[in-house]
Amino acid sequence: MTPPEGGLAEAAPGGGARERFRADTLEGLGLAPKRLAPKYFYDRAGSLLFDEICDLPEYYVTRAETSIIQSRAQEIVSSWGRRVRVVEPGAGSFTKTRLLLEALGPERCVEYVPVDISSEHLAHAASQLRADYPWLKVTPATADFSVEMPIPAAGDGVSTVLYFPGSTIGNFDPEEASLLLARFRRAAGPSGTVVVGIDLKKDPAVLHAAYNDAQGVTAAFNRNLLTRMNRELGADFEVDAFAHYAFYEPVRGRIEMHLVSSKRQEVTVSGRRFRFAEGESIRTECSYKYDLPAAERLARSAGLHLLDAWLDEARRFAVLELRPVL
Ligand code: AVJ
Repeated sequence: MTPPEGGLAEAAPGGGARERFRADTLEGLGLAPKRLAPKYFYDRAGSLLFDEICDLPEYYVTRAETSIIQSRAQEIVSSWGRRVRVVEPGAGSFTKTRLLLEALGPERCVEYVPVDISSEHLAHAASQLRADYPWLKVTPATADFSVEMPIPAAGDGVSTVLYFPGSTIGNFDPEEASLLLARFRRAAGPSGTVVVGIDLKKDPAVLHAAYNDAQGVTAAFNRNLLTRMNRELGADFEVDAFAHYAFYEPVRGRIEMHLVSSKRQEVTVSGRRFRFAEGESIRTECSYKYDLPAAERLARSAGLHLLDAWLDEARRFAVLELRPVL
């Protein structure tokens, strides 16, 4: 673990993480058009806002996925093997994970490995899980899974299940998503399974509403990235001078989220100045939606084949079980 840079450990990520945030931000703001990586939404405030998003009436995503896991957990884990290690990149709130760990039970589940960029978030999550499941061996790993998956091979007779819920895969462009799935395939090993949640294509009005909620929580989540840059990178964004703008683009099949400058302005980030024209945007997130054939093609491109797919009743979301093509 990297020691915090000073002051409040809870507000300060490790020095390495901070410098990556700085480098990525300076690079992204230097591009035309400007963009930032959605993984940086999730500081403490951002994670809390995301939890609020998951409870919004318009944001069906989490409820749809949870309903699938709730009703099909036994079926989903049935093919995972006799002794299982569950690896989860991007430790979230664990609601779905808990259902799966419980379905596996102490007999079959030998280890749980949450992987996250934030070691504090991980430590907190791990201690909660250990308290609730005393039988569970929890081995957190600090890593940016979009860059590397430094997971040791499983022991003899143990199969690895790489669990990637939440349609986080949607944040990656198709080429990146393919590389990511291939990285997951390697981490799971030849006898492993990759289980991934994907948001499905649907009525654009439904998609639009999910990212433009009436209470403005998604807008606050988007703008929080500006607040985070102000605090952690010594930036001077005027948060109210950027509008939340999100829309569904049906050709690429993706939601795009932007922060649009409401005026001509200059902003300093880490001592570097960036100019914004009136109406200029920073793209902060893409969220790709798939149909099953496209998801299957994506899996194939990563050396995986589709073993099974579970959908919620309204066919809004799919949980895919993937195996290496041998
Ligand atoms: C966590 C990436 C699945 O794309 O729906 C929610 C993030 N952004 N509202 C998504 C998000 C705006 C979310 N993922």
